[in-house]
Amino acid sequence: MSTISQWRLRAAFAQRLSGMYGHEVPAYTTLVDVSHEVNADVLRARGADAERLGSIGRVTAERHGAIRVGTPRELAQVARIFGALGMHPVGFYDLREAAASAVPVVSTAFRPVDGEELARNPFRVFTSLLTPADPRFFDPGLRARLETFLAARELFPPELLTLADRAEAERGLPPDDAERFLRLAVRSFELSPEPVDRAWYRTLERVSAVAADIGGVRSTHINHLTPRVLDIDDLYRRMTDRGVEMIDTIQGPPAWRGPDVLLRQTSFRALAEPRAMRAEDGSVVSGALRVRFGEVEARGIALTRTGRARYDELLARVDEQAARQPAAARDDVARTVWERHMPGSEEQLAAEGLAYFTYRLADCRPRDGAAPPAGVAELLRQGWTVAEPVVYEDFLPRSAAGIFQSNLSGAGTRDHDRQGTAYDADWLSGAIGREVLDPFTLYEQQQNRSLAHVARALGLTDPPR
Ligand code: OOG
Ligand code: NI
Repeated sequence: MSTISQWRLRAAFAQRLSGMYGHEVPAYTTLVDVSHEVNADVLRARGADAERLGSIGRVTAERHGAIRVGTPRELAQVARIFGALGMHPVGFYDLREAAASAVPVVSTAFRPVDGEELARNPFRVFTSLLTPADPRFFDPGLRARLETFLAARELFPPELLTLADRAEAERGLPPDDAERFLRLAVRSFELSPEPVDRAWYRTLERVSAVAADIGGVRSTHINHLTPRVLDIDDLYRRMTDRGVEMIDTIQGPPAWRGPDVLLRQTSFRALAEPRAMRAEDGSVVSGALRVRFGEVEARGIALTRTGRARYDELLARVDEQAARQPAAARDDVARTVWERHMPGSEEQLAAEGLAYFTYRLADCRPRDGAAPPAGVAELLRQGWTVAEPVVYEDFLPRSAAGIFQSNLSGAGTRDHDRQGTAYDADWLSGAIGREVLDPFTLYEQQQNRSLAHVARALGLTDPPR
């Protein structure tokens, strides 16, 4: 029988996860419905331009999920499951530093890296790892209890991991095995009906609600699933009109007249979900936990390192100005700052080397017999090539921290006098047993490949720069 390829497994997994999550968190279904309405309206109003950052087919199916695990061993297992789906760890995010509340995790995102794979299905999962060794959050006694608790649990059945390894090695699975793999994988991310040890959960919650969500239970679960929308401001209004209480901001760049860059996200808190609890006397009582939420995002153009530095600088400027004029809406401040300091067109972003583009030959090129110029900017200006923006496929630490934070019930505690444990992408690579890839390098390679192609087609000796 024919093999189900990795991208089909990925698409099927994303779709089934979406079905499961909609069942568990009904507000998610509303969010998906409203996103589809907004996208259909944008497509009608803007035509082909609406698909400049991805076909409507891709955008409609596009989701990112978020999960949280407790140990490097668990993270390595997650990597095998996502490896089966053709997803690789990209980027290192340290949310301990980015959040004001206690968010003791470091994170990466699993996603496809190849342009064609992304176009087929760009499903990605923001994956966070608890940091029990960080003394700012956990004293030695609590750390030891937490590590013992985590070491004793099993998040993924061995059969799932064996099937995952086969899928990765053979780049797919026969239909029956694919079905089994998908079932086991989706089940691993469902909310478990097993009673939660109430005293243990509360102990961790006093330190950090995120720590309790990760280390207070014996299973993991999908924490949110995020659809992509083409007009997030419109979506925000429509959700509010439907009576869904959204967090008070859209994270990331402001709404403005220039090109969409990076990522804008917003969310709402899900309702408390009923959960069985084991009380101190051993009896099982019904309780409720409010840990999951709904999130939506709009994606823009990937920025280069220089572009990203500009973005971070503008954020700092906006913070500073907004703090000085408490009455002014932050959005208005941000818009003004952006209009002054961010290029207002794709051409300008490209010319200043702030964003990534792929280049291809123009359909009608100059026919006056002149030789093509050697530089990217001149090739574009003279009509030899056209540039297409590269979509930002990753996350933003500060937005992620904001999303975490706005959905926590309490700020938790943190001992500022202690030195935090240092983690970086290399450490995370070691923990996962796979290289955590650098997002900038991936975008640059994509751009460079397109330029090499243009050079060959035009007979240039060197790729244009
Ligand atoms: C992850 C929060 C980060 C995003 O979109 O930035 C995130 C979590 O809540 O586990 O998903
Ligand atoms: Ni998210």
